[in-house]
Amino acid sequence: MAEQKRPTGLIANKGIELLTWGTPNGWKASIILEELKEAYGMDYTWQAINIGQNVQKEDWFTKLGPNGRIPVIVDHDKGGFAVQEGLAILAYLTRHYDPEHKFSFTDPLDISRAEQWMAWQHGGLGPMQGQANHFNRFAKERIPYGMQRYTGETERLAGILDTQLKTNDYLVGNKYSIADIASFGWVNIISFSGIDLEQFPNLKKWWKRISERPAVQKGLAIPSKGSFDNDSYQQRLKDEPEFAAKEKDLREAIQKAKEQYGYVFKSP
Ligand SMILES: N[C@@H](CCC(=O)N[C@@H](CS)C(=O)NCC(=O)O)C(=O)O
Repeated sequence: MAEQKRPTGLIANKGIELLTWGTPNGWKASIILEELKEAYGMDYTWQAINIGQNVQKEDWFTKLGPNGRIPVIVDHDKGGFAVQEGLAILAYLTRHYDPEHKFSFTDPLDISRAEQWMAWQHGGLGPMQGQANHFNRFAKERIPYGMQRYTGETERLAGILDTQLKTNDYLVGNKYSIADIASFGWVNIISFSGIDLEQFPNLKKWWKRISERPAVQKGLAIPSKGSFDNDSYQQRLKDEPEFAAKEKDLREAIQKAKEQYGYVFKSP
């Protein structure tokens, strides 16, 4: 990606403006916007918010997204209305800009089903996998209890998705929708989080099926294509011996932590 200037405020005056970074939560917004663009020709503007530089904590940003986290969208056609949180962004964009319900539902029970899976992602998969990444990779010290607790919870939740996808190609109504988009980004980096995707064949097929959508590939490249997705991770294991050695060490530490606390995979 060409070096961009540090954002200091909004830059568009019409349509949707997305403030984002290349993370599982950021991808929820960029993927649905790319899908809407492809389906309806709806254009949008985006700005890269480098979370490593804490741009998301600046005043101009928190006036729009009080939580100080990406993604945030601003709808310039609705008086500059701002929306934070993935679920709310997916719901807002489809409510206003998916008139044919290509990615959303009309049946109240399906609407509820989609809300349930999106709430599940917000309360479960996102936070647990985020903490797994934190304890496995970013914590200043290796804390075995935290490592096995959060990697184990992520694995349990992957099992829940795998079961739901046993007889369905998609999470709700056998149709690709915002319910899938909410969890897709997290599953897209689940190998990086210490989970073996081979253990979950239905989930792996769902992830592949969604990855192949052109709009998804475009959404994943905003602001730039990363190197943590499952395919890149596997490729790096093959190509980079130093990376492979570090990852082997991490996997062994997670396994040891699981054994130390008697963790056993269980998922209904
Ligand atoms: N639940 C929110 C969470 C947003 C979130 O956690 N964003 C992360 C990136 S994935 C972030 O901005 N982290 C930077 C920070 O915490 O300052 C969502 O689904 O949008």
